[in-house]
Amino acid sequence: MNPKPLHLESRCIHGGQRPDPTTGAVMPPIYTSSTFIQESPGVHKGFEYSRSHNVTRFALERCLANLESTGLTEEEDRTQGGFAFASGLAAIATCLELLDAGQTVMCMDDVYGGTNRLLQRVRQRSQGLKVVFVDMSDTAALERAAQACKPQMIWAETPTNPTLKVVDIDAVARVGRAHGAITVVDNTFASPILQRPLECGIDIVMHSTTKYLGGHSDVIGGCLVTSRRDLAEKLRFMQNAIGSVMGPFDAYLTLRGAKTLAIRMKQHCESAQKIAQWLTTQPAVKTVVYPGLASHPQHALAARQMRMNGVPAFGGMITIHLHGGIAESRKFLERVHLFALAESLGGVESLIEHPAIMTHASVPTAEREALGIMDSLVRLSVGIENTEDLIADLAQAFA
Ligand code: P1T
Repeated sequence: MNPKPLHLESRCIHGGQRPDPTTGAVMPPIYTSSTFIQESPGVHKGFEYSRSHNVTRFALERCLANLESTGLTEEEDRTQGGFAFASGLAAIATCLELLDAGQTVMCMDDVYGGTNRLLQRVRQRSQGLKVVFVDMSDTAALERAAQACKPQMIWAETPTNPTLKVVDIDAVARVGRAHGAITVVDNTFASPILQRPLECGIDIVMHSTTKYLGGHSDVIGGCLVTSRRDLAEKLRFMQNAIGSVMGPFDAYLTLRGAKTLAIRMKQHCESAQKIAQWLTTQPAVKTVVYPGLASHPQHALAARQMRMNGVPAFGGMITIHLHGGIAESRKFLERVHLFALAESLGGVESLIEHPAIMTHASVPTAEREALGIMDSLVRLSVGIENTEDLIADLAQAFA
């Protein structure tokens, strides 16, 4: 009889983990050795060189595979379809190497500025990739664009950075299958606690583990996760051949962070919902964008797709449009104290930033404006401090 599968809170802590076989250590040790001894050429304990094989990284990779529900066994793939990289962008760059020169990527129009930059300013030139940006929150537009451009890869991000558009993950999987395209979802904003795209038939999930998975703003990393054996084999080859792997210290910190992911996400969601509602009452705020508000254009989809233990939960990111322009935005951002004015997101501490000047400066101005990333737009990453303290901080900055 199969034991009952564990809930996500338990999988954060135990998923893919086991005591160290040599010592019984409950937490995987940080294996710093760059190389491993061989009894005879090619005869070893399964570990040759740390770019290819690292015990600490493998422990994190199995945890990520478990959280994203790959369902692969270790016999099918050594880390069950999980692959960790030096940064989120290193993970994206490696994933794009699945494509041949000249092939087409259909990409969500609103994505992290660095994703846009890698596609438009690097891979279009160096790999000859054709990049087609589409607003996939409109499923009909997604279908039409796929029909027209016949992509080999579909790259979705949901909710998007920074305008928090929500893309129907089931629809992306369906369109990808119909066109034989590899589907990828950047799941950074939701985390595997709120949505697990592989369960919807997506081929690859990508994360900047710098964000919610690490959770403490003290480590940069990224990952790719797949439940397809053929893609796991290709990604394992690419990870080693390209070499932008996550180091053992970073893998240790990320694994440690991931253990509290579920409990942190619960608080991020609760606090962000309260703060988003409060923001709608503030005269300085023109609009509040949060998937948990009924006013969000894809609220119903978000309520179906983003869930924690079966209950709708909408994440910790809020975007607001202030009245006025850059002067008003600057004044507000200079006045907050508890919210730190800084790039990044997903940590225990609250962060706030100005995408047009900070995280999305690399997106060409015309595209940025078409997406609504204006001088009046401010992005909040709600941490897990006391919610009243956070509201008080915003209130004094508006005053
Ligand atoms: O920063 P890095 O670990 O390389 O991850 C890149 C990345 C990929 N995908 C999404 C959705 C992201 O948000 C990021 C990084 N984002 C920020 C640094 C930011 O402040 O938005």
